[in-house]
Amino acid sequence: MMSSGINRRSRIRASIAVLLGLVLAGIASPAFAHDELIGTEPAAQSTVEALPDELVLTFSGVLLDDAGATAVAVLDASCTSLTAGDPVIDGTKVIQPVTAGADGVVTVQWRVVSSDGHPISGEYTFTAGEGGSAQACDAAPDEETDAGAFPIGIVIAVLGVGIVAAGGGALALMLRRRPAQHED
Ligand SMILES: [Cu+2]
Repeated sequence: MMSSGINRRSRIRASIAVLLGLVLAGIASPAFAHDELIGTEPAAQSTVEALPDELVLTFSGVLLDDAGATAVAVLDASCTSLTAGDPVIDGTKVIQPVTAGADGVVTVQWRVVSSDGHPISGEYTFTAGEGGSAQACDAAPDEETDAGAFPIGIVIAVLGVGIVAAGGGALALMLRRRPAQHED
């Protein structure tokens, strides 16, 4: 029957679309699924009365707690380390003990391994107390930044879009080449 031919063709078309969608999602999502730093205590750019005895960094996903996966540097204005022990991973949080009471701008450089296995890193500052230097330590930030992984994500996404476009083009060509045997 004519209608069954049309149904079959639209079913094939739908299947191909779903397949291409899955391929694209499968290729693109790992590259864009890095966790992000979603909050810190004390908050970035904030001024607190006094430096607490620990800093808390909260991420959007559960972090890998393998040995060496996490590194946090906490530096005062003169680039002196304020860390007081190793960072502790607690699910989505990194808790970094620090020497309480330091004054001035505090720079926090962090690196963690995201739940998708990719290292991510960043830096922020806040100010503790009122008597300290307003100039942050200008030590070179952690080398391993997220910027290294991001272009790869874009390349993969572009490839994915290319695959979908090529698939769509081939499909259109295939459908157009079919003789018009289902005309009403
Ligand atoms: Cu990732």
